[in-house]
Parts: sequence; C-alpha cells; structure tokens
Amino acid sequence: MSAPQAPDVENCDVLVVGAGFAGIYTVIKARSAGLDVRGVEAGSDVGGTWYWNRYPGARCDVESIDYSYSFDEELQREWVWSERFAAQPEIRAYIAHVADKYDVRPHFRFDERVTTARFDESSARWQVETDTGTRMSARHLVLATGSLSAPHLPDIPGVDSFAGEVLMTAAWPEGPVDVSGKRVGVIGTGSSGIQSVPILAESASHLTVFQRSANYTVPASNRPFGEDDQVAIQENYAARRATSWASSAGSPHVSHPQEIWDLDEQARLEALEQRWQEGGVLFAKTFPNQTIDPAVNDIAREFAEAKIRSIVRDPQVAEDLIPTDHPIGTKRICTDDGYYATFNRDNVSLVNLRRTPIVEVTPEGIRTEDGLVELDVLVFATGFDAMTGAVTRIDIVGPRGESIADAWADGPVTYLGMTVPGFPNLFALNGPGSPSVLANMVLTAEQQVNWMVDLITHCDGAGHTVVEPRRDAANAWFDHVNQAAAATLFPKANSWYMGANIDGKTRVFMPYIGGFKRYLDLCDEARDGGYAGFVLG
Ligand code: N01
Repeated sequence: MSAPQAPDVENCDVLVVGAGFAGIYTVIKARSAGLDVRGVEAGSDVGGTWYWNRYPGARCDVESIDYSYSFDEELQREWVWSERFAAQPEIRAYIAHVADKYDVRPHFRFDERVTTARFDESSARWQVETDTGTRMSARHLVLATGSLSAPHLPDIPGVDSFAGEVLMTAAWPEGPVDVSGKRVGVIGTGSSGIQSVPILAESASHLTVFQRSANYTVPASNRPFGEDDQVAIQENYAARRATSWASSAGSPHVSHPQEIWDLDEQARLEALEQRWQEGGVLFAKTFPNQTIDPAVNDIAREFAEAKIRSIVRDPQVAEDLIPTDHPIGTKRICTDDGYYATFNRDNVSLVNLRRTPIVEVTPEGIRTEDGLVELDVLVFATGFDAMTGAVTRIDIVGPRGESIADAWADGPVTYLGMTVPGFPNLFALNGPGSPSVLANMVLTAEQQVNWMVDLITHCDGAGHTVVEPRRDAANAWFDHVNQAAAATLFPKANSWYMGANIDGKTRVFMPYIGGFKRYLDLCDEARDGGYAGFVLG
C-alpha cells in the first residue's frame, strides 16, 4: 500500500464524488469490502439528480418499483412507493432513507465541490482539492457525478440583463416558488420543460413556452398504488427484478411479441394504443425494431402525431408541437402529465423559435423576431452537458500530464464505460460507453459499483497499486459502442446522447446501446478473463 500523505490531507482508499444513487452505493459496497471510503458532494445533502431537480412536476420516467436499489431484500420490502411513477420529493426521501439506514452521510463532505484531481505516480494516489480548500488523497477516485448533472445555460444575447426572476429546472430553489399572477416564460421543451409546463400553467397569469425543437411525449398514465398493488408488488418483486437483470434496458418490460409486419393495420394500431395507454417512454419500444427500422419507426411516429393533432385544438399549434427533425424515440421520449392539453388553455402560448428565433433577452423579457414577450419569471429548462460535462468540469490530470477534458476532446474513450486510458485508479460510474441513461440508472450503478469493488479487491489481493485500462482495449470498446449505435436510428437525432446540444462538442453517440444484459455479460467476461483489458502494476 502507498504511503500516507501530509497531516492536513484527508486520506482514504476510495474517494467518491457525488452522493446520488451511484455514490451512495459506492460507500455501502466499498465499506463492506473493508475499504476506507470518503465522499464529496456539492449539494447540502444526498440525492444527486433528485437533490437538484426540484422543479414543479419533476418525476421519474422509470417506474418507482424498478427505479430503486435491489441489493438488499429488507430495503426493498420496507420501502413503500406511493405511486407508479414517483415524484422528486418521494425519490429524494427514498435516497435519504437509504443514507440513514446504511449510515452513509458521515462518509461525505457536503457543500463542497471537487475542483482538481492529480494522479501522483510516485505514491499511486489521487491528490484531490475542493472549492473550500479541503485536500484529500485517495488510492482510487470514483466519479459518481451523474450523467445529467452539468446544467447547460445557453449563451443568449442579453441573458444576464433580465430584471425579473430567473430559474433553472436543474437547480430549482429549495423553498416554494410562487408564480401565481406572474407572466412566466419557459425556454426548453425536453423532459424538464415538458414536465414543468402543465404545473406552471396552472398558476401563472400567462405562460409562454419558447420551443426550438419539438419533442415527442407520451402521457405517463401515472396512478397511486393501493393496498392490492402493494401486495402484488411484494409477491412479484423477485421475478420482476430477475426479468430486469436479464433485459436489454434494465426494466421488466418487453416489446410486442410479434414483428409489426406480421400484424394487419388494425392490430398494429391496437398495439400502439395499448402502449400509449400504458404510458411513458416504453412507447418507443412498442415493436422490437422501432428504433432500428425506419419504416417501423414511421408507423409509431404517425400514430403519436395523430395523438397530438387530436388533443391540441389549434391546428397551427398542433403542427408546431410535432417534431420534424428526428425519428421517434431517438431523443429520449418524454413522459408527461397533460402537456399537449396545456396548449388548449387561454393563458398559454407557444412560440416556435424555428419560425421566430430569439433575438435577445432584455430586462423586460424575451425579444424574438416577432417582438417582445414581457415576462416576470424566466425558466431555463435547457438541458445538460450530458455524460461528460460533470467529469470534464473537474480539472482531472493523469500521470502523464493529460487532462481528461483533452483526452475526451474527440469523444469520450472508456473501457467498459467505467475506466479511462491514461487515468489509472479512476472510475467514471454510469459514464460514457455504459448503458446508464438508456437503461435503469439504479441497477447500472449497482452493477458497476459491484464490478469496480471486485476489481479493487482483486488488485489489493494481488499487491497491485495501479490499475489502468489498456488503450487498445478502450479503443476497441469505443468502436463497439459506436458500432452498436450505428446499427440503430439514434445517430440521426441531434440529441444530447450525441453531444449535439453543446456547441463545439464532438458528436459521438455516448451511451452503450448494445443492451443492458449484454453489457453485464461483457463486464463479467472481462473479470472472469483475469482483467486482460487492464494493465495492473
Ligand atoms: O434537457 P433537454 P432536459 N434556445 O436537453 C432547449 C432526463 N430527464 O433537462 O432541442 C432555445 O432534453 C433544447 O432545444 P433543442 C431525460 O433523460 C428525465 O429537459 O436544443 N432552446 C431543448 O428543448 C432527459 O432527456 C426526466 O433545439 C434551447 C431543451 O432546451 C434529460 O434528462 C425529467 C436553447 C433541453 O432539453 C434532459 O432533459 C427531466 C436555446 N439556446 C430530465 N438551448 C424524467 O425522468 C437549449 N434549448 C421524466
């Protein structure tokens, strides 16, 4: 083991950045393996995504009973979800419960943000500093920093001049925000915008939605769980989890058993209608080939577009709400509660920025090419520098002087979506090259943390102090990730999966779309093959 550091430096085996689902489980698992684990979290408490994204309407688009830890039967039995799709406060309460149950908080420094990390080759340790001046030294650095946690604020002319209240969905204030009687503008119509718009519309005097690209969204069909549901959930939990672990996306849902071409038109429409009524993102997977075969995609897309036209009364508004730039499901399909119907309200307007772009933000509101829209509150629901932003915003430098931002300039190269060539003893959980955002983030976090702790334990047992993926193994993984994406329609969309929402970001499909179970198998193979993809020193 390497020598301890200077007295003012806090030492540990494993330093985890982030106290969301992945960071919390890192503490639990690493501690149980006998490792001294500490953490740093920028927020004031645990929760990660669910700590920051407190905007009205924030709700997970994965069912609550699936979007929860599976590692402890007792935890699974004792926690009772109140709804099919849990809202942010309930998920945050769940994470807090887990933190209490497993005594996680004492491991974390809260209200501190990691700013720099340098790998010192002589001690084989990461030297880490935070924005409050804390210095830490760890054998392993774990970036549990989230895939959608580096908010993106667009550089619109005059954006700082607005005299009213400015809010961001990704950093919504803790206390109540009252927009009643106010003129509210929302920029952005991704999942965050689409979830908040119906709620804001209920109290704003007027709500203006500034839409650059329309998105597909499917009603959640959310419902409270009754007592019968709770009994059924417990009876079926083991089977449901087993199905999820063996699935392509970490959830228990399966596509229609037949190919679309084996069905007549009526049967196709019935299948799509059934999925539409079931609600949520799974509509994108009604048929097995839906995001692979353009002809299948077109049938689902036309079905969704007919739904929009049937709900929205103003035909021009309906047309404006219909996406024109991507196959359905190739951007994360949104899950809503009354989004399209909101545009039937008298106090709601849609501004199609493709027709009338924003010219500037002024102290009074937003000036488009069509004139000034006066506002009291301006909400940015403008997304994230996804998958890489939270990592590259930390100044991380490897032993050969290369920063991770430079290393990933042409796209994020990882091995197995967890480790990075040139950056020993570093793990990026739910990172680029992993199923993460395309699967169930909680289960992928569990699997990755288990795999990572196995690797650390293996190294410790064999007396290795340094573990780094081989560059050829990482390049092969990068190619595999890209080939998997190229076999689908996903690269056709200017999505955050592709890095297309951030100016200057290299366009590479970042998550692994080759399948959750396949990914688990490949990780297991890498371990069972004696970690041949790594250099151990
Ligand atoms: O962000 P987004 P999000 N001028 O990137 C627009 C997860 N999530 O926070 O597409 C005008 O999807 C941008 O327009 P365009 C989920 O995985 C899950 O909503 O770039 N508009 C777009 O409309 C999701 O996919 C849940 O043309 C500008 C919007 O801002 C991911 O997080 C809830 C602009 C950003 O949409 C991200 O969702 C919430 C500009 N200059 C989030 N810049 C659930 O579980 C950007 N936009 C339900």
